[in-house]
Amino acid sequence: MKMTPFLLLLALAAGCKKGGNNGGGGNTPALPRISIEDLTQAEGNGGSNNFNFRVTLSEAASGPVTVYYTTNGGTGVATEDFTSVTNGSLTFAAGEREKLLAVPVVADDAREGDDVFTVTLSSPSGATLSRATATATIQNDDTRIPFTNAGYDAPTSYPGYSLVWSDDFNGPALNSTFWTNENGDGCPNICGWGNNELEYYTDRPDNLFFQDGKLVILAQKESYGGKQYTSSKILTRGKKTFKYGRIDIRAKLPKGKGIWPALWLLPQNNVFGGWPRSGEIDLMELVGHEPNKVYGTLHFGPGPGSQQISRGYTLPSGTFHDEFHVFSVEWKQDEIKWFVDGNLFSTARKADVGVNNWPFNEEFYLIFNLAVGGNWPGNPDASTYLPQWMVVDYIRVYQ
Ligand SMILES: [Ca+2]
Ligand SMILES: [Ca+2]
Ligand SMILES: [Ca+2]
Ligand SMILES: [Ca+2]
Repeated sequence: MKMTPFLLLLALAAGCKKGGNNGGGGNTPALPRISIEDLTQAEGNGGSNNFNFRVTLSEAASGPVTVYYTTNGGTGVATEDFTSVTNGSLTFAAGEREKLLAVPVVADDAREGDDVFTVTLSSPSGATLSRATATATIQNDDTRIPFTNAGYDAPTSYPGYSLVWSDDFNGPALNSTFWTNENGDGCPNICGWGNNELEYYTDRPDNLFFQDGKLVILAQKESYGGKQYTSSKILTRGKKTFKYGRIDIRAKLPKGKGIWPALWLLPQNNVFGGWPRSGEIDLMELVGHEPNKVYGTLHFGPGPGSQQISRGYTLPSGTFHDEFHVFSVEWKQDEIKWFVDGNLFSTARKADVGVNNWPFNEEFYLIFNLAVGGNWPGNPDASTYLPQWMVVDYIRVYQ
């Protein structure tokens, strides 16, 4: 409709009536409303990077407007990931409608997940709060895993033994002469790998890569192959098998509820039948809610469930996530011993399995994997930080 001057006047009058509160009726002018917007941005590199939150007024104010703000950590942690602020203040000059609220973010070169923190506005003067809390997502923009070589290192020889095989993982790729990736979620034959595990194993560089002379198996939260987590699993089945000897593996382990790294062995030939009749040797397992304890275990028995001999080793101080440790078995006919950093913590002998068969005097192959969730560790919860990684420096086998 084309507005005649008369209609225009009516429209203006109506608008005036609707919006005007200063007609002497005792109403106070409506205050502008303050809103803060969410922000998603790459973390950045080079030390520090300002995250600039856009804060706006619904309309210009005739005088200054001040509002206070406080940061709160989420998966992003104060000091580690951003500079925390408590009761910082932001002032709009009269007539100003938009300000940027800067929070410095730590811009390092270490790989992390996408982390979040929040900024909450409070105690405004000259305005009211409309949208008071903004969520910032710090997007990971790094590929390097943060670790040093610190930790225990094993001797390079043992009396009566010679080195028969090793992999130092110093190259840029997995040596396919010895190793195979086992990808997937175990389906259709053994979905969840028999333990209700939640991960999908892949051989993508996201889940398995090499850095600083170490093999890295990385578990992360992502939707892939119908699962919500990905990770990696490698094994030497059909390529490199062992019977007896000392096996040393130097590794730094992940942590957190539902995180389950394992260095273990299964029989190359199921001489005594399917699992557990032909045995399983767990050289090292850790459940991430006990980051200072590893387990050495034998599984055996007639099935379907296994009999087991399992013992744990607890570090005198710190966790297996803090630095490298060396996990070992010394395996002889009718006897297996487990060590951490050269400290013997468990011995299992043929006599210990009682009336059961001792299936361990046979050829076994190696498996390295990092599981997420499952019957033993339980599932990750809100306290679990991802990604997590198991870093392996070397494996050495002496006979
Ligand atoms: Ca960070
Ligand atoms: Ca960065
Ligand atoms: Ca980073
Ligand atoms: Ca190495």
